[in-house]
Amino acid sequence: MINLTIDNTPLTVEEGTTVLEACKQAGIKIPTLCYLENIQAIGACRVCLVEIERVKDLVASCVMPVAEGMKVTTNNRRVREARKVVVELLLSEHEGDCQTCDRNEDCELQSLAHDLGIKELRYEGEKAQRFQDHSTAGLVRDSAKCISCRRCVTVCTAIQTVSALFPQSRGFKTTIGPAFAQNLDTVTCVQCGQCAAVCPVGAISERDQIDEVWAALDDPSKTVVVQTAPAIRAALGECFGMEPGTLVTGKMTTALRNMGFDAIFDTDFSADLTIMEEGTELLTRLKKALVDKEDVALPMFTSCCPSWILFAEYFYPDMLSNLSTCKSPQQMMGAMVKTYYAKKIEKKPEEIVMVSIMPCTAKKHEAARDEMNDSDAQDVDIVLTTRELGKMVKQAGIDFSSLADSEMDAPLGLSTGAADIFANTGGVMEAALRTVYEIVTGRELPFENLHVSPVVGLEGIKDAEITIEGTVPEWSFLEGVTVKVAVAHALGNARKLVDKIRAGEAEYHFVEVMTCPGGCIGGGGQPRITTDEVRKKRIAAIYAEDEGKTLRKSHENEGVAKLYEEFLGVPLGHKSHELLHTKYYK
Ligand code: HC0
Ligand code: SF4
Repeated sequence: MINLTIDNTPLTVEEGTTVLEACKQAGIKIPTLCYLENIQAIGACRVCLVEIERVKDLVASCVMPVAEGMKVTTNNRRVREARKVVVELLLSEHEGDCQTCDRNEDCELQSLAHDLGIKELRYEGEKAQRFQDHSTAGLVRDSAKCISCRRCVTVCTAIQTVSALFPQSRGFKTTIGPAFAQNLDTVTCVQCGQCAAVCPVGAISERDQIDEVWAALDDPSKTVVVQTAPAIRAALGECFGMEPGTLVTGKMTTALRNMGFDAIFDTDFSADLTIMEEGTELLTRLKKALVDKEDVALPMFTSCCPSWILFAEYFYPDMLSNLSTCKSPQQMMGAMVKTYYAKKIEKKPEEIVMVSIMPCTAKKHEAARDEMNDSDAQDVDIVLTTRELGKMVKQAGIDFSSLADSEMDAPLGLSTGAADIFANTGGVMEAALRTVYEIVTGRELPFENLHVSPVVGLEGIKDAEITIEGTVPEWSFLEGVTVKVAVAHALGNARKLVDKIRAGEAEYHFVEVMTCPGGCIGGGGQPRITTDEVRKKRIAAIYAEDEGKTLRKSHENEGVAKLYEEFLGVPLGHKSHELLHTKYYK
């Protein structure tokens, strides 16, 4: 352990701790624009300057390790002035059209300038050349806003192992982006938006589609249907100053109704539907492998995360047959709304506008994929992130906090707790196991004990083994079989896991992959900034939502049962194949 003093207060911290982290432990907030937790700091922005006794120059605290007897001063005139100059210089190069910027009031540079008491711009710097990138469905980039903090580069390389972004040139000429200043669509960007989630300014953000939704709501010839993803309900409140992890399902529903949506459905419903299809697909693959001795692709990978699909298409094209053919819940809902529901309300698919609210920027890409039109129209028309919904509620002048709760609409608004937990890493796996176990054994799992604890939590790669005992006759080939499952979140972890599987060093039957750290609760479209503390609060809220429901298994969803009875037939049947399954491209 290392003893030091910070602002004359003695402190003992572990060896290897940085001065910035030690300050955090002492309850002192050091400003920074480039630091990211759990990742090696790079000291790019120089805002976190502190004074250290006997060191001539001020030092960047994020890269300075503590030392025995060190005396740190975080707050004196010299430190305050130096930080101010650093931020003033950043402002001098930054395109500061704050009033109209996407990040107005959500910008770390803007609030830092305010906190440091900057009242005038003393320096006139050379502005970066403006280059805007609108090449992808999910994201837009604006080089004039970029302050070269490199957070996006770090996340894309260290966490996602995609390495789509690089710093190029030097000094004033530094630009951040794909190699040779190309657009994002020329590289293997998976549109996860983790770069946009950590960007302190407006240099990379989701494509704003709010006006498209207002236009649809204003069009009397359109029926506008909305679906909300599992992870929104534990995060949307943050847009209105609520604590992370505040559940706002009822208020969100009321807000959507007040804004004029004709029907409010739950992506949870189609998550339950996904489990029926994906669970059946897993059992079918296992039967083919174990009974028919067919050469079937195992393990089966989940397919509900669109960035994971792009990642597999770019980096593992030889393993696409391992991906479940199930469309994601977002796309299943779109296809059901524009066929089953359209028939019920006697509308043509093109008379319906299907809007999704997702915690994710890649869902914009997924909805726009050419093949996602099995209803004879694009199945999902517009996707908004959680952040965009927050803005839309504000544009409507709705006082979100004071809204009463209300319920989503029948028939596609019904859901179980199994669907809620899709939002958390490990949740899709747990939801699938709850259903598959009951189908195979014919026995009910105890209601109080449904969590598969080895796949719960923030560890990057998790696995579990479940030995099946006491099967019903139809699934007797699984008697005594130990089913091996694994879960990975963040693409760097997924890469490690898939590489092991591909090399024959690990064997599993079923693998869940979610792109964003923590799963969808940490999605690229969620309110900023998502730290581990925030992730844990959102995860706890989602499990609480599940535990508070009377129905907690997807096969108990009566709406889903009715959908099969009235329209689809059976899981993996002809109609399901046509509307709920998809294919992938090398
Ligand atoms: Fe997710 Fe989903 S759980 S990917 O994170 O499966 O975005 O919340 O909506 O589609 O349900 C996101 C979240 C979804 C889908 C669901 C899945
Ligand atoms: Fe990298 Fe994801 Fe950003 Fe693309 S969206 S540049 S993959 S972090």
